[in-house]
Amino acid sequence: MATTLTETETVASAAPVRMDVEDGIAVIRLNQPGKPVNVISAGLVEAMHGILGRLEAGGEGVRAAVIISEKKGTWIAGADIEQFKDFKGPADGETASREGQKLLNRLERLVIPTVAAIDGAALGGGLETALACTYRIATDSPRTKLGLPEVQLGIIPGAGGTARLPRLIGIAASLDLMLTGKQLDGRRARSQGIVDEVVPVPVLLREAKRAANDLASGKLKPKGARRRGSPKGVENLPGLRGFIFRKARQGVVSKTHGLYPAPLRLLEVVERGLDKPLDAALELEAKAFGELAVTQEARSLVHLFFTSTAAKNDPPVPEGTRPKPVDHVAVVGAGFMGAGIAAVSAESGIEVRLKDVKPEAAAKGLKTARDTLIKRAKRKKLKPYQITALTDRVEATAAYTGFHTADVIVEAVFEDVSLKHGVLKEIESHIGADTVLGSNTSTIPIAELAKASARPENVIGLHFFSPVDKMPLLEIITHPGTAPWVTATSHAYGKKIGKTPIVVNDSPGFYANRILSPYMAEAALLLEEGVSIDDLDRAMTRWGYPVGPITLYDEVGLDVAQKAGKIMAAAFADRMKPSQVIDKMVADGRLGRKNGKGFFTYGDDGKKTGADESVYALIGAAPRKQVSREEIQDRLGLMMVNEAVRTLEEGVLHSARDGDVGAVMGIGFPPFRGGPFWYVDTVGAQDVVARLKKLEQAHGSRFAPAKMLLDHAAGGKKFFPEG
Ligand code: T1G
Repeated sequence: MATTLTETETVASAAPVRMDVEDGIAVIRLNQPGKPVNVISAGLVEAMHGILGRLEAGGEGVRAAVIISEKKGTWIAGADIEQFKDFKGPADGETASREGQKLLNRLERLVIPTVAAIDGAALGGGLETALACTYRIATDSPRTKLGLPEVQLGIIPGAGGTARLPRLIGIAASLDLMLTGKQLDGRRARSQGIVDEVVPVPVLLREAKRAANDLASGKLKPKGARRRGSPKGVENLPGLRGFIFRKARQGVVSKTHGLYPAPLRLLEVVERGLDKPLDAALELEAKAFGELAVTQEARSLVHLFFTSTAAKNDPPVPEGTRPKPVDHVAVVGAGFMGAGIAAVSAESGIEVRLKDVKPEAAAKGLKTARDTLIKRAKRKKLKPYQITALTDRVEATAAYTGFHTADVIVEAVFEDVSLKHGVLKEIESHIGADTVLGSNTSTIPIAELAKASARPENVIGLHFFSPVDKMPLLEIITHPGTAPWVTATSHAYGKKIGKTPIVVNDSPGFYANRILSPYMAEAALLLEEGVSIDDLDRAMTRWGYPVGPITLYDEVGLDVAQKAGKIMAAAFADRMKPSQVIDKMVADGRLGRKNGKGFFTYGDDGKKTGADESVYALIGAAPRKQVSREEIQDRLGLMMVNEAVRTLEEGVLHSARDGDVGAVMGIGFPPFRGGPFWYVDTVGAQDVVARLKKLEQAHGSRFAPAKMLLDHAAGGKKFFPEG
């Protein structure tokens, strides 16, 4: 049946890979049709088997092969994660893993040498493909990154990585890579022995062909992986090997509290497979992969992957709204936040002016920003000239000189509305109509700030989280008058500096602080009721938060929490009562870690040394009372979940998608629970409503389920019907 293919059908049907024989070298070119990245889809597996069949058959005068991508920015981004959604049971994932293993075993067993010519991302199945090649060359491009991030998706490498990587670079180095999911640039991958050479982008294919020829002639000897065990002799000594795995297991348990099955399973698979023949090791891998891929944890983490990439790629602006380029940023207020914003902007190639009222304050902020840049650059093993180029991008000033060149302004002065009004007016007199006027306020309504502006349509909230260089979320807040190009430009700026941006509508506390406040207020109430600081923190870290609420109070600063608490209590008096606990703490001069006095005591090194028992008398806590961990988790966890649903109901959030991304990336909602909305879908709205009603009876109307939750429970509806 011959039919004319439409544009999309032509694109979709185009092969994801092709092979051209050039002077005896088979050049295998990857280019996934219709996708911005190359992924290992069923189509690619089938097409690659076709190519391997041709190479096995010989007869085309091929001496060696090179695998290279025609797509800018990615070599292979791994298996097609979309397919995981169709796994119904462990067998489905196991089969998919075996398919991947079979293909890469066939690639590895080719008699001719193969060279992986890597420019862009080689992640997961992408790196596993490279590990099955004889030789690996990577470019020195900043977009080249190699890693096995599978544990971040709740799974383990399933195409041979758990066996081939330890056999190539050793146990400790490979566990570090697979347990953290960290991504290495070309130079660090070479220093770890993952790639053999690093070359500039323009000569990649030429150098790959040269290496292929030299391998075929025997002039170049590949390092090659061991058939069994670690290439580092000492790591094969039972004592040391046992120690490495024990240490790694302890590290995983203390970090994850056993809430993430994948990293523990990874350790088991690597340890049991290391001395086995490769095929036996791959058996273990495929089985574990299949079982993990259908766990709730993996489903939640895959959900987070797609919601966060979607949030990055799809800002809520009218079709056709074009962002302006952001190459110059000016930050006003060189305090801890301002300096952090300057550093992450400079790190992504933006020229930054950092201003403060006094030159000394500006200079202090400049030092903080540069120290952050140097620390991060050293971690990436950048060269001194590269570090200088980075730090030179930040300039300090006590004047508004050069502000007219700024594409985006970020005001980060003290959280006081009249001060911010004054500063916004000053800034505006030095900038043009094409400049985004952003504020890093965390609680003041943006509409309130826009009142001070001659161009309110240029005013927007750019809410960063502390510490700025570590927290991935940028909460962008629009007021009703914000111009779409301002929103689009702010979103593009967020993505450029490596943040995951979500756009929310103006409301007290916006989204992140709005859902955090009732959670924190409930923790303070439980303290008053006699629950201990440690019980509270332990309950919530065991639920999956990175730190407990009381530790968070001390981290954020009790004066900051008090201020935010009052603004939220004024806006939502029915369920966010101001806490006397925080007032008493602040009145006693306790601001938290920043002044070494809070709910905890601190050593001279500023490190926490334990709960401060004197706090209970100070806050007038009731006699010590045991409350079950489950009840603490419900009272705090469901307070946040319920409030999140309200923000969607009220239109603060544009989508449940942004709600999940914002909660996980902004305030540490447990990633393996997928976010508040995915959590409701997972445990069921009926169950959540029943637990809230039980709390409402016991503790009052602040636990009254949000209307949208009641509707979902009644109608069996889901926030993500496609799952
Ligand atoms: N599968 C499916 N879609 C993918 C994908 C993947 N592996 N990687 C990216 N996409 C989509 C993404 O959803 C987005 O879609 C678009 O591509 C652009 O992505 C056997 C089992 C590669 C560094 O974990 O880290 O291999 O929104 O916006 O910022 O052991 O994407 O346009 O519709 O993020 O330039 C392991 C995941 C898989 C890497 C590019 N691999 N990807 O970043 O673009 S598991 C990963 C990334 C595995 C094996 C196992 C990043 C990127 P849309 P983007 P980017």
